[in-house]
Amino acid sequence: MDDDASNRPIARVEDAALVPAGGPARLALSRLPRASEIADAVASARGVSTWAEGRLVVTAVPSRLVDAAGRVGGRELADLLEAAVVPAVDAWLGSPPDLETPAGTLPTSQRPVIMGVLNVTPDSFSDGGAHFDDARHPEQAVEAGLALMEAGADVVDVGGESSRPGAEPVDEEEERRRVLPVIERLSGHGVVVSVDTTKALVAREAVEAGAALVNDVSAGALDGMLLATIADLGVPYVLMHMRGTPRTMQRDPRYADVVGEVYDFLADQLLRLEEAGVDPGKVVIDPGIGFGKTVGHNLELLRRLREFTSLGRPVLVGTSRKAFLGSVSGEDDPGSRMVESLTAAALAVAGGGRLLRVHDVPETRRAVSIAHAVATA
Ligand code: HH2
Repeated sequence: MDDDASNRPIARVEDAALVPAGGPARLALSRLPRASEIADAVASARGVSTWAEGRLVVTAVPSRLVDAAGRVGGRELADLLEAAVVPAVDAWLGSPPDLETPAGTLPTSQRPVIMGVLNVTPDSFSDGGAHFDDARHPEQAVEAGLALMEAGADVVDVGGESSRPGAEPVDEEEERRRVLPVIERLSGHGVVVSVDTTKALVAREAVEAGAALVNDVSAGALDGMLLATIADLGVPYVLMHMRGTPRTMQRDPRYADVVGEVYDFLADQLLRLEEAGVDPGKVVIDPGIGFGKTVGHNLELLRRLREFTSLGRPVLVGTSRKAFLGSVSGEDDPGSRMVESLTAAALAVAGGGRLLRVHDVPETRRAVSIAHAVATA
């Protein structure tokens, strides 16, 4: 067997609700070696399979499928399939692990965790300038961060560079000036801080100043040193999918299968992180709502969010005040999209999302407490 992890199949669970009762799961399998033997194994397991967008979509009882793969293709094929399918089904059926940070444990196995947004920028799409005014820097942002904690945030996400569609990059010096004093003071007050950055140096200095997580919207693509830096720092890392860069990402994004493509990207990138020395137990995944996606793509990602839980990592969702919500409801002002944002947060939790990146912290807490209670009843 080829032991290179990047040659292993990727399994995405579309539905496994019947598995505990001995029933079939619906699985989408990609990067399949020996695909025709696997299709034969599905038939031998009395399942059905069909090809869709380069993926083998299989409906079969997972344990029977693995046994049948052994009969059709020998031990090696059975092992390959078992290693991909069994953890994915278990993860879909179960809860994600907790997230251990240097500032304490985030209870992602238990309940939705609220990440309050603190943009220390002049140009963020909904709160640009609200927490960043040179004359009152950094006190103004620190006060806002403490208020988010008071309001019930588990984590405060401090960012110094807008990633709204069309945003221009900010240079490293300016980003450091915006975020480092805020992070230092907030973490000094016992706040669990995450830093929203794509730059290795900013990530390193932020963690040295007390940040407990790194939230990177670029999946390491904008700074070749970032993944090695994350491995070295040993802090949790939010791995997000984005198509292109903030400046270019909304120029006619196209996918044949948005959920499949985003999922496979995250699966590949998880392996890449592991190869770079990052502990997979420290990674949060995020489908990147609004980052190189149309309204329809965003809605489909949210509707099928549960499929992402089969990667076995806590899922973060950032829908708060975003433009796709306004496109649906007709509300043009991001600051007036609270109802839309709360609805989306509740749907994300119902779909297995365990970290919510939001502007309206106390309201989101209340909304998702209901969604979580219903989901776990
Ligand atoms: N969205 C934004 C910024 N960072 N990080 C993650 N992990 N997921 C997201 O969906 C996400 C994110 C964009 O929102 P905001 O920070 O409010 O605006 P801006 O980028 O304009 O500062």
